[in-house]
Amino acid sequence: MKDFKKSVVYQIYPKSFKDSNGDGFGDLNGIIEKLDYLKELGVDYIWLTPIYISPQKDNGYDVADYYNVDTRFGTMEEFESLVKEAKKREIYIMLDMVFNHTSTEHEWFKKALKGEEKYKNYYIFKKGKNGLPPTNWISKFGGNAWEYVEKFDEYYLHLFDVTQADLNWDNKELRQEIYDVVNFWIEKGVKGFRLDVINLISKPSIFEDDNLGDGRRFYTDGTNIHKYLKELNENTFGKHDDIITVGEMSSTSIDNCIKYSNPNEKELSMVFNFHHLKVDYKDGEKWSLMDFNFKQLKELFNEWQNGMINGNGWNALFWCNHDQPRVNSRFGNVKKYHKESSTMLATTIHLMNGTPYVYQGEEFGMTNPEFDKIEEYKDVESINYYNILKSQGINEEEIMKILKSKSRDNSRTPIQWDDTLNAGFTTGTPWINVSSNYKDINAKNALNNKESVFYYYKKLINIRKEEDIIAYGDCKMLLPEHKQVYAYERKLNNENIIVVNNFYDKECTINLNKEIDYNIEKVETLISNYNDKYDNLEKINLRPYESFAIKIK
Ligand code: TEU
Repeated sequence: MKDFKKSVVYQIYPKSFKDSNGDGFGDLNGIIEKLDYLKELGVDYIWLTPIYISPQKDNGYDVADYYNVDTRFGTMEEFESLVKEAKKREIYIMLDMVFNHTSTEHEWFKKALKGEEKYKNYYIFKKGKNGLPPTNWISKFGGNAWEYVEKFDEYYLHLFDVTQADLNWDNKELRQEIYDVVNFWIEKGVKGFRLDVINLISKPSIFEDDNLGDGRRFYTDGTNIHKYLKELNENTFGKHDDIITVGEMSSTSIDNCIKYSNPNEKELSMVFNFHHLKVDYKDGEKWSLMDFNFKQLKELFNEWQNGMINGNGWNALFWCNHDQPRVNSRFGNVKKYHKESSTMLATTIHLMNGTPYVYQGEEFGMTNPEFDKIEEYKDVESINYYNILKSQGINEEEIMKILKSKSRDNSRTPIQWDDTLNAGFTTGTPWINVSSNYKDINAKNALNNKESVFYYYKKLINIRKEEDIIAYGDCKMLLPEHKQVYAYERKLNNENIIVVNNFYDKECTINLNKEIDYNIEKVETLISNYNDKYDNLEKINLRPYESFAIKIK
């Protein structure tokens, strides 16, 4: 059995990973082809974003049938063979479970629309108010969160796209359906679950307008959320001690996350939160441009590290996923310091307390693609916001600049396997354009160069396995006031690991001796993105994006 505190999860967005049959769409056989590559990297779990039958309005997060694999990805037999082949390499499969909503193409919703009471109660239908929707809540993808159904003179709730109808977790029958789905996949040998926006499932008993915001305060970490998670746990994965779970928690708090992930609560193994990925949102607004606030980033990391450790909770550590722009393009400098900034960002999170997640392509430094035309964007959220920003009178050039930096498609371009046509992703026409830098930045080049970003990730993954301090130690921020360095100290028994990251292209000098209140007998360098050794802690000159970890005895 794997210890999830020493494990690393690799996220695959199957549509963009590897196409085995030339239809331009990645698939399960493509993943099987690349298992040896993932074994070489050293990851323990593979999280697959949704592969179920879906109209793909939101790339699979609009599920029409939880029990079958979408033919675009393959067949159930191929899924079973993926589980088997991965297991041979000691890699386990984590599936993405979308239980806040279903596609409006799901049979439950279709029956609801026919007027079958049982299925209407699976969703959230409400009467409007004087010709207006039941509340003024805003959908996460823009516009009002309610859709009118003339036949019933009622509205249904959709916190995301209009084709993603929210489920009614207050209905016990619906909850039982969900348990059946989870148990079905456990039977197939799945060893992990990622639960999509799971902290939004408990809606309030009274629906009212939000005069302060978009409505999220009424349904985020809602009234019955802990009760529903405990019940889900008890009826499904909680019966098996080798299954890990991670909840995607939108706009959450440390207190709630401790409850979600403290083992005594019997809810989940760990949680994603997004606070550190809003440090470049101007006034909290995603669709704007702003340099990242480094001070705030440091404070957030420090607060969450200590908060979760003190409360015996467990964090999922990540920069990238299929909803976020590439982190090196975002907080690094891919033009001048591609390798240095990509590896520095990796060190920052991999040696913290929590379970690191690597998003496909991150391990060799894939960047944002810099699409120039709106036609290149495929994501429903990006297209909705393009139209919203247009209607607000913002000019085309400015909107394209915002999309280039903020669109979810930044992370959804095909994996750059090599320098051949379509970066070796497909022999057909890819569903979304390949980034133009694939001739330089690709997996083949990375594997051929021992000094590449890939081997740096491999080393980081290995350090977590070898050093108990990384998995189980405390975490204290060092140099808290420093304007360009984020440093922290991990501590367990009499051993310490210090991690130092220069977040900027400017050089600077630090004195670590001042930060240390114990005797130093021996300093060992565990990793350095400049291949350096660090003996004199009193005066360390940090070069652009320099990053290292040392062990002190
Ligand atoms: O995302 C939840 C979510 O709210 C975001 O990360 C969202 O993409 C972002 O706020 C938009 O700015 C999850 C999935 O990861 C995402 O891909 C789905 O679109 C969404 O749920 C709906 O299922």
